[in-house]
Amino acid sequence: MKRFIRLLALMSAVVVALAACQKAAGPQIQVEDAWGRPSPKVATAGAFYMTLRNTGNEDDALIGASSDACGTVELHESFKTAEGAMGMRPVEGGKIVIPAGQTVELKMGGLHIMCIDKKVDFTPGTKVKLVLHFEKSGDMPIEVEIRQPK
Ligand SMILES: [Cu+2]
Repeated sequence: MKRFIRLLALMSAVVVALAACQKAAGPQIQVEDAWGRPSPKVATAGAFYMTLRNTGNEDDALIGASSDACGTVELHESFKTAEGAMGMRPVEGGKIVIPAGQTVELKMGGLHIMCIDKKVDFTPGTKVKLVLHFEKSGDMPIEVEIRQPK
């Protein structure tokens, strides 16, 4: 009987462990190295870059962002025209997908977060508060440091 009870306790421990696993399922987003390029106040727009890591087991997507430092925030991608000039446009579908277990880099010449109608001077050392909106993970407030490109 004693042995049976021990077995029962062991089994319930397994059930609890499984439940904990299920709770941890879904996307797990980590934001690393968020920074912005310096630009004077007279420049109407600025750009933010960062690394988005999804350590979870479900895809997620960045669907937008907001900041008091910007009139509007848009998700952009840079591209090269047929003539070889650089341009940028809002991302296709309005979102940046971060597949499960993968990392998406927002960097110069690629994906970036555009701060349109800038309200502050982007001088090195300035910290800008930004709220990232994710499709599944919801809102994530972060701080972006304005600094020179590495
Ligand atoms: Cu842009």
